Amino acid sequence: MQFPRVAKAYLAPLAPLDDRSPHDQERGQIPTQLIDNRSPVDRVILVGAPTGDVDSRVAEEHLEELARLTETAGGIIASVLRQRVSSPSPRFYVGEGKAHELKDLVQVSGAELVIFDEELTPAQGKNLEDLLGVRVMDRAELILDIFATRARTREAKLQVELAQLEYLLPRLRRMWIHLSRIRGGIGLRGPGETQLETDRRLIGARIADLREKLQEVAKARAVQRRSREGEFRAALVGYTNAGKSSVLKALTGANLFVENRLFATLDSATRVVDLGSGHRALVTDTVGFIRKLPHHLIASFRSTLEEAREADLLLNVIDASDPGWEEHRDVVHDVLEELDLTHRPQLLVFNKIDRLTHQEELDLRRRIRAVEPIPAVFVSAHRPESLVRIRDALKARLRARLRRLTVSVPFEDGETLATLHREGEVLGQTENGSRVEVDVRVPGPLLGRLQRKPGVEILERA
Ligand SMILES: Nc1nc2c(ncn2[C@@H]2O[C@H](COP(=O)(O)OP(=O)(O)OP(=O)(O)O)[C@@H](O)[C@H]2O)c(=O)[nH]1
Ligand SMILES: [Mg+2]
Repeated sequence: MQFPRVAKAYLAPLAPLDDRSPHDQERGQIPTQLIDNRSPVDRVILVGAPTGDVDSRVAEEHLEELARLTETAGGIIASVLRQRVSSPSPRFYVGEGKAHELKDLVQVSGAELVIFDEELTPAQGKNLEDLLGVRVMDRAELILDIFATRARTREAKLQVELAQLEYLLPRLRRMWIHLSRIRGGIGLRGPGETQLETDRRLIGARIADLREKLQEVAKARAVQRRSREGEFRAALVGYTNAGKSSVLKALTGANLFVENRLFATLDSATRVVDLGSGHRALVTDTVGFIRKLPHHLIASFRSTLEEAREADLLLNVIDASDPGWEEHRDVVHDVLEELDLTHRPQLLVFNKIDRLTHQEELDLRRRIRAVEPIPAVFVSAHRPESLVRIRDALKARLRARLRRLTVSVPFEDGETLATLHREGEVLGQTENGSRVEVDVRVPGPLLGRLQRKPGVEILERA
């Protein structure tokens, strides 16, 4: 049986993904590896066609970002085409004349791929491919491809494959046509209806299969999270490349992957940050956001971002040195909203201030203080001493959560006394006959352990 192998334009090979149970494999009913991510590097033409109300500086920033995404994916930019459209034409998105200009440009430049910054409908994509004779993608598909090559853990791979298949389903006919072309121009008619129907069914089965597997993974994660109950938790969120992993690395000394490219992190990682005086926070690094993050992808990453949902504090990292930081912050806000996370307590972490002049930093601080209701700190992951501002914010939040108690401990129970000093915050202690009464702030898990200790009495403070 043949499956449509969606030829991706430029991606490195993905390890074959065969996570079927032996039973499934024996039955051979549910196909795996429907998507072929292999292909040579491409020469690419980028198309930016903003609608009339988009500021031209912003439009250029978007195109620059698209260029970075393309390079991240391994493409070489041959040319860039711009057109302002009052409203997208249903046929080619851009106007008829511009579409033909694009065709000439494809021929002259020898490009093999055209990438639109704007979202194309399946019909626009198909019409453009028919006209241009080369593969056409939009930003969403490009992002999906990058995620596909970068996913490392089983969960991330399952999530990306699910998002890719969901994106593919309404575009199946076009993908088939593209395929027949690269197979040697069998014709542009594409598959028959029966073939399409079979493929739709197979993809549908695989989607159901992936959803089921992801549910299992989500259950395992929930168990893992429960074991962290009572701990103080924070999650780093923000635009891609803002420096989330760098901040966590600098806070913990952990060996995290940091790179000057988009989507360096795809899997969430949790590390312990020591806050001193026996306090600690579990801080989770998460996948970065970007404008026009494909909706399917956000949905797929929901379970990874569950960590953020249960966090006591969201550290919203912003690259203060990026001219587009305000738009980035709005994008992050929108994604958080889509994930129903805007109600969580937040701290804005303006990062990379080492790249600002002293005056720029002062202006930024003044502006933020004047208009921003959310508390903010200004740091540089490259200047570890500046991160004390994040530590202090974490400590303040954590303290607010601690229970202040008087714990009465037998004099000879040196171990419990030591634990109180190590893991709690001791505010004072008095001797009372054969016992010591300790005035202490304790985190939830320690309280649980104290309650189970023979001989230890807990007196709530008024
Ligand atoms: N100058 C400067 N560069 C920084 C700072 N923090 C991070 N960077 C650089 O910014 C780039 C991106 O950093 P990452 O920590 O990978 O960013 P991220 O937010 O985790 O990015 P994704 O995982 O892609 O979402 C790297 O080249 C870092 O070295 C900073 O405070 N100052
Ligand atoms: Mg990262």
